[in-house]
Amino acid sequence: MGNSPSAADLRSGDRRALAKCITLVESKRPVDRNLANQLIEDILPDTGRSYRIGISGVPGVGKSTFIESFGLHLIEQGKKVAVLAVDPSSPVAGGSILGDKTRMPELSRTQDAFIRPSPSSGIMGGTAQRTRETILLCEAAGYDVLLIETVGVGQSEVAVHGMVDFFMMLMVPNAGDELQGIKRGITELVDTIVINKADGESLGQARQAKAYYQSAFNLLRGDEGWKPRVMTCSALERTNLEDVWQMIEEYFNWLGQEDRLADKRRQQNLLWLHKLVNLEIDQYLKTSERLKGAYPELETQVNTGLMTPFRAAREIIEMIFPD
Ligand SMILES: Nc1nc2c(ncn2[C@@H]2O[C@H](COP(=O)(O)OP(=O)(O)OP(=O)(O)O)[C@@H](O)[C@H]2O)c(=O)[nH]1
Ligand SMILES: [Mg+2]
Repeated sequence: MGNSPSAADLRSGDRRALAKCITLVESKRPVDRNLANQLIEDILPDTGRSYRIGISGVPGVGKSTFIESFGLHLIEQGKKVAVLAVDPSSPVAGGSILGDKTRMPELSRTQDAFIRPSPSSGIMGGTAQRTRETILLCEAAGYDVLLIETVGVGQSEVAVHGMVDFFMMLMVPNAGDELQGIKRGITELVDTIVINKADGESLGQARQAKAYYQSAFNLLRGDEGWKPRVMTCSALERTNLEDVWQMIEEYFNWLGQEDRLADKRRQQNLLWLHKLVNLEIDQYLKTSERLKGAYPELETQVNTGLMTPFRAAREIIEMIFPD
């Protein structure tokens, strides 16, 4: 394998080749971007056949532990599992290393698992975009279940929701903070709530929380579409994991009917297109020789109140499209 990994290297299922390909799509160098774009086009026919599953939840809810246990459970059933992560874009959230291998010691040693921590946040606003490409790479490399982890802080959840087929929210048994989830409109996003840590003395509370969330769903979501389920499990004691998987299978059976899966992914592709165009324009504004000086100058003017945002936006647009 040379410096630039090829589609054939990827198809061979070699994990190092996959890691190299991901590094390529995460690169900001223009020459790498071109190679990455070519690679993605080459592998496109080999993509689309995995279960793309988003997993979210507040810090400490047990995401890493769940992914370790659930991933191993799936591998026992003959699946190949890839774990990806999307960092919260908010710098305030910081601190937690998503997809960290030390929290998934068994899984990271397993031949049929691939774990990729989230890309460095140096990729401004683009981590979620690169993850979309990474999803395609993992599919071409033969992974059939993709677990995409994010921390529940809003923006990154929406981004992950926009790139997966199924979105799972992990919660802890003692109701309180999690009620926030309901208020924040999380019920619109999720396909299931799994109450983790349903073990030991928390079992009773977990059952109560389950009843609570299930009735909230019944109230808030109409009869159309998929009715989100509420389940309990213990990632630590590895209980009810098969039930969670059965529910996911049921969902994908439903999604496979009436072109729902194809429709969903088509809509996500449109969203992706719009994001990419915005990202490119943003990049252009920051790097174009012609605009480099003018853009920060206008920002300062808006910042100091010398110009309205509306007027500054007009000037920028006129600079991009002088005619
Ligand atoms: N009792 C019990 N504890 C659990 C369970 N799952 C995770 N924990 C514990 O909860 C703590 C946090 O678990 P993590 O898996 O690191 O949680 P996380 O959501 O990945 O946390 P961040 O990476 O900080 O966002 C650890 O001490 C785990 O051992 C469970 O099912 N039952
Ligand atoms: Mg974690």
